[in-house]
Amino acid sequence: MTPLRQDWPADLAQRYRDAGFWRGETFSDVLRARAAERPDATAIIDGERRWSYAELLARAEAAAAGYLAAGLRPGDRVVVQLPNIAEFFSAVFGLFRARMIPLYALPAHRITEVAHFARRGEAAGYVIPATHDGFDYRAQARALQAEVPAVRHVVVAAGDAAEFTPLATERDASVALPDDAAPSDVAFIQISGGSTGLSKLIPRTHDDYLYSCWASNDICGVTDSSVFLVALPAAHNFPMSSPGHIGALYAGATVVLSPAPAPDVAFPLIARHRVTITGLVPPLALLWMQAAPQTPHDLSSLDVLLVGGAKFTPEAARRVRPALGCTLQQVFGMAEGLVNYTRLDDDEETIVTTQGRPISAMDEVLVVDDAGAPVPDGTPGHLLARGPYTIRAYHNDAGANARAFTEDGFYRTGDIVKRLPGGYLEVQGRAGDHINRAGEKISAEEVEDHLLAHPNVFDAAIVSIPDEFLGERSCAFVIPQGAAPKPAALKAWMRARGIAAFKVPDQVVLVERFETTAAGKISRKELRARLRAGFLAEQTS
Ligand code: OOB
Repeated sequence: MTPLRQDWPADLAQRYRDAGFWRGETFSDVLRARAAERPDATAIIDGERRWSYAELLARAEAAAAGYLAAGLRPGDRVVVQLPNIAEFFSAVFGLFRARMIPLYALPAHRITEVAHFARRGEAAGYVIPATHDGFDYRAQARALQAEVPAVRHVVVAAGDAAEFTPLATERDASVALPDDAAPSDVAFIQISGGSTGLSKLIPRTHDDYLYSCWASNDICGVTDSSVFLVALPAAHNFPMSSPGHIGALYAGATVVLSPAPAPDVAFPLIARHRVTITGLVPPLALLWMQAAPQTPHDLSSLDVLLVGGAKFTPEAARRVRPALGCTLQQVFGMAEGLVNYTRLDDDEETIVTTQGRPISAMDEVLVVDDAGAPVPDGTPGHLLARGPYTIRAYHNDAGANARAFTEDGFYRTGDIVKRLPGGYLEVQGRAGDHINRAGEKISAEEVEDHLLAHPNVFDAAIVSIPDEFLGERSCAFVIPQGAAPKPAALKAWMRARGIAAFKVPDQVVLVERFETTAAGKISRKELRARLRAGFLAEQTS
């Protein structure tokens, strides 16, 4: 197996420890400590189910013993694809306790993506619900095992396990649990938004991730009396760590799981459980603001709404307090690390017009021009970042690492930002070719590769089109060969390839050819830019 590591230079690691940022704790330490301090406090609420910290710990230990009894071993990597259900937490904390490594897939991912994660991560296990939202994950597990036989163990965390192993809920006392991981070990693997090609694997350590969570608690005002609503998919880095369900559990607070982020599902939960804080992507924040004036549900407990994942316009940001009666906190983060927040006591203009400033005094942020030279504050440039919770390398991907990191260890975020006085950042856009569709990142290259596999597609280019609601939507320009495929049929064919629905182009435009310059070939990037400009000019003419 390819070793799973995330290493900072020794001198920097020592400085992060000396500063008290890396506390030398593991995820299992945190759960054990909270269960000892406040065993009866409510950790998780899922529908009518409430798990105390003591119960969550007991269930995590039962799950850990179950994985070992099923044949998984410490160090094994396990793809976890669970929706917002209580078992997400027992399954994942069970893996931590058994010193296994969760690799988080989103419920929307389909066989093509899950097989890529399992192969690249060399996974030995797969944890799923039986079904969710009308989709049978057991069928997907069968397909995965056929494609990637190394995935020997499938654990079903909720519902009928069929031929697979149910997630253990009672502790098998005959199974000894292993020693805990070291705090500097990789705790889990997140998936990158993927600006080029397939998603990359992001190994995060106990030390670095827990730091980003507890420091976020300080910035977002999370304490043991907070109630955090998980409205977005729990496996995504934003609702996990900003300050997220991990921040909330770190604080000894209560985590409420919403099965969907829509106002008609989330508002009753806010009222019933007196939710104090939650996070949303911009399109959902718009929906919530639209629905709030008519709702019969009492939203007055909500203190803080975090909005991030994609650019929130100042006009929309200005409406948050009047519509929802809470403080807006903009968050600009990435699964690779760096997270910026506006502060709760910032003035209104800063809150609505900027995407905040970094969490840590030890975050190093550079804004540079195309040649890598720093630009003056107020001038747009490429954002590079390095620090106590920003990764130094992707897993098992030398090509991506060579492109994504500078020689001195800065991560090239791919974002174009302006730095303002006080270190606040204003996001201007992306340097790379990806589409940020309501916070879901779509790699143009990955989708083009799928389209090119169609027998009647000669060439294809994917571009982002501004969309009032989604922020950006995807448009595929396709040159057909032979019988031109109908756009709807092409979309259906894409879905049948087993990819997440959000990657299927929103719009397909058939064209005869792509313009080239007199000099002949142009880059894909330039081609996409021209197609996009031509399309937008046509729309407005
Ligand atoms: C979050 O994480 P990812 O990994 O899905 O995506 C990261 C990218 C950033 O590089 C940036 O391009 C974009 O998403 N982004 C924003 C933004 N927040 C993220 N662009 C403009 N304004 C914002 N506020 O999306 C994520 C991770 C942790 C916390 C919040 C979001």
